[in-house]
Amino acid sequence: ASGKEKWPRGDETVWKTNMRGVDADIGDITKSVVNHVQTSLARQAYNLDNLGAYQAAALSVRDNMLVNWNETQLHYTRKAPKRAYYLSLEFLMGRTLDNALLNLDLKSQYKDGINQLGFSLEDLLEEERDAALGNGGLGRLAACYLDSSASQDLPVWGYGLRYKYGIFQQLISPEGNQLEAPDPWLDNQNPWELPRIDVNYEVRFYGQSERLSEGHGRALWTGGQEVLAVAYDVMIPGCHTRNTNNLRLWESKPKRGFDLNSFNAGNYEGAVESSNSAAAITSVLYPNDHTTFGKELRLKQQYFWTAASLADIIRRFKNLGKSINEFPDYVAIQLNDTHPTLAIPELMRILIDEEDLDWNFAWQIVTNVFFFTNHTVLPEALEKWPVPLMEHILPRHMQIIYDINMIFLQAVEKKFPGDRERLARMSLIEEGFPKQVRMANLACIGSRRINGVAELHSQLVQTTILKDFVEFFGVSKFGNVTNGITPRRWLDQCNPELSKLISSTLKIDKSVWLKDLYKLKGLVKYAEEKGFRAEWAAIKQRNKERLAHHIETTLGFTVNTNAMFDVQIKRLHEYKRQTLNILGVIHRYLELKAMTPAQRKKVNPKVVFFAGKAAPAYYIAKLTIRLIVNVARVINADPETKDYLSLYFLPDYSVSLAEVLIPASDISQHISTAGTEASGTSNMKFCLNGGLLVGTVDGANIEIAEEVGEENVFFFGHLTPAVEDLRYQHMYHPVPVDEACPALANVLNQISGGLFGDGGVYEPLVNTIRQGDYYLVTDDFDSYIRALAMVDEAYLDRDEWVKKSICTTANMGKFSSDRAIMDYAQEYWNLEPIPVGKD
Ligand code: F58
Repeated sequence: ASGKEKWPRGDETVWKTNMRGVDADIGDITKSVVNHVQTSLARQAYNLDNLGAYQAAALSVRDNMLVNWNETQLHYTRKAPKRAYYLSLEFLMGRTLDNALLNLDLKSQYKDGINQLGFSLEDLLEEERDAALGNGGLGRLAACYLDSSASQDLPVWGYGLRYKYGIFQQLISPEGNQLEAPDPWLDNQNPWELPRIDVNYEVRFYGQSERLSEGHGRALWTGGQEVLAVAYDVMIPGCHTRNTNNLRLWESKPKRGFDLNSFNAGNYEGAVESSNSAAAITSVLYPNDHTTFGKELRLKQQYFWTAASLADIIRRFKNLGKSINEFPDYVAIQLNDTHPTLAIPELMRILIDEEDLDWNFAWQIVTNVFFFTNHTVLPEALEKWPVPLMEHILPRHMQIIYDINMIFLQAVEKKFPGDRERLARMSLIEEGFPKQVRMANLACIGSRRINGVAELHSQLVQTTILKDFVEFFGVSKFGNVTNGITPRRWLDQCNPELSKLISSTLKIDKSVWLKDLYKLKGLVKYAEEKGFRAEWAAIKQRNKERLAHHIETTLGFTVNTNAMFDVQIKRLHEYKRQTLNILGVIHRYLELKAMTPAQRKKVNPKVVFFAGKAAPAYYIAKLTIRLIVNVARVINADPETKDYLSLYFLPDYSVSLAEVLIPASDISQHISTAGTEASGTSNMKFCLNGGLLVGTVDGANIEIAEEVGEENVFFFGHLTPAVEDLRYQHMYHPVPVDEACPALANVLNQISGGLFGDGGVYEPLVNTIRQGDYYLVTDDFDSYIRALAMVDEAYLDRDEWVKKSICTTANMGKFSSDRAIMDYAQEYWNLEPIPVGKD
């Protein structure tokens, strides 16, 4: 378009009067839904099922969001503020419809409208498939941060991949084995995404890189494979604001439908193969959790996504007409873990090879744009890529990494002359066969600031994996942003009754306290009111019945809702110690068996729930699931004990399942070996919903206890400083379990003895404890059992328990992701809210 053209074309008032969403009145809503049934779906009232009605309702709500989305993007473009980009390989969004209705404040109107059309909104909500483009905490955190960015009017976009298959579906075989099935979440159309065929970038792999000058100058990267990245946009509505942000997901496509050259040469198969390999890049989310893969396709995913995202960010920046040295004044890029670290050498490549900047100038820009969040200190989770693989796939980036490394190590040598070991530790290249690129080191030296995700974790980052870097750069480059969760989804949406009670008690509209969660403090005084406690307890009870109903209809089990609900839901991992929990359950079962009926009657009845997926290749984690399922089979069938203790493993854990489980929990377990769980975020969700914690002194558990009071948290176990010593003792002065912890030995012997089916099956799992016991199950077992006994005792005094529950919710203000995202905006990105329609 020439600069002289007038926008909009035609009559501006005609445009403006017609640019609006669906009105909030019921007539307009039903009209819009019916219209989508007829035109978008080409269906009729006569054959419309729940799925069709859901799709039409979703499209109608989408129309509304689109108006806000367009307005927001125009507003950001006009104001040209600094923007932040959240680069995450995972966005675990869950369902969208309910969340969108609540954020737009249209839920009751749609409920009525849908009713008039003969459907129930509750049923339609159940038709939506989860968008499960993530493994666990890291991916769900990204989703919460998008919600908070939009709700706080911050100009933040997310960038990720549009995987054709999200996290696998978990099936449990009759023997208790986890089986994995693909998750074809896009099969029945996704109303929440907008394909942007016109927004696409070419991304190169392989080929040759030829240096064009001496030193660290330009190079020419040619040849290899070129793949197209196509944008799909997902609207992110803020809560009670018109600001609607964007999550841009990339899909890979072959540059042409097939490779013309090979096609002409008569190589049809080769041509088809090249198109296949382009599409393969975004076909599946890697399901691993806390282990590195070293897989070629994973590296291609990482580069494909960072290259497309950076190209898009730079194109948007260039539209501002600013000079490139102002880039850091307009752009902040947050690296969610090391997965997008290739963005650092990629930006260097663009600035040097394409923008023709000199090295120092380019490095100055790069190190002012990037910010890096670390999510784990587990050594097996630190990403390293083999140098030969990097050289093959990204020859130019490998040159740049070597250049960065050389210059960096010269600076280290200057500051710490002659310290060869320090140089070896800090090098971007780990010596070995093969040599490997250390991504955390690269992310650290290429970023302006680095943070961990809870106080303890951030301290551990600074004193362990990045200690040398703190000594080199100084401590001010390192910080902490304790994780948070969005109270919209994790209270208002998943626990509507509690949300209502809070609003009516505080006499504050939810639109206010949901965006200023410290307001919950006002609930503390009501803990002393009997009537309020009764209402609070009744809501918990109804949430337990809602969960029981869900289990009854999906799995066919009848759950005892008069029992305490004890929940552990998270990825299966040795460090999270689901083993400790299940061994504790067996211990409780054995104790019950040893009691007389009269003694049993005094026991606090309990139902234990587990849910979570194991990485498909993680043998011990899968064996833990098998043990849980088989313990459940035995315990639930025992007539002597089943009224006092029952156990369920709920298959296929998801965001949606969490939304039913969390509001129903009386107590939840966060029992990682001290120092291993960076933060945890479900701990926050349970407490926000009035569930209490039993946990170790680890991650965000510590800060939760600081806020809600230690008297309201059941802590147990060894502390972080003891862990190293204990492991040392296990290695060099091992004590048999029978001596170290007889109660645990008894439990292990029952497993091996076949109480839960062939004991031999579980030997590899039992041996992780009998030999080595890296995660210190033996050391913490007695203290764990004592903590559970204190939970039982506290639960017997129901009045006191409900007070604890109320005080816990009331003091969770700190853990809103709004607080966390504002912390990033202010202390890291230097970003300001840009509210739409307020000026
Ligand atoms: C989690 N990490 C931490 N990683 O374990 C948890 O403590 C923290 O609360 C959460 O991040 C948010 O900060 C995590 O979920 C992954 O799932 C990675 C996926 C990709 C491979 C490596 C693990």
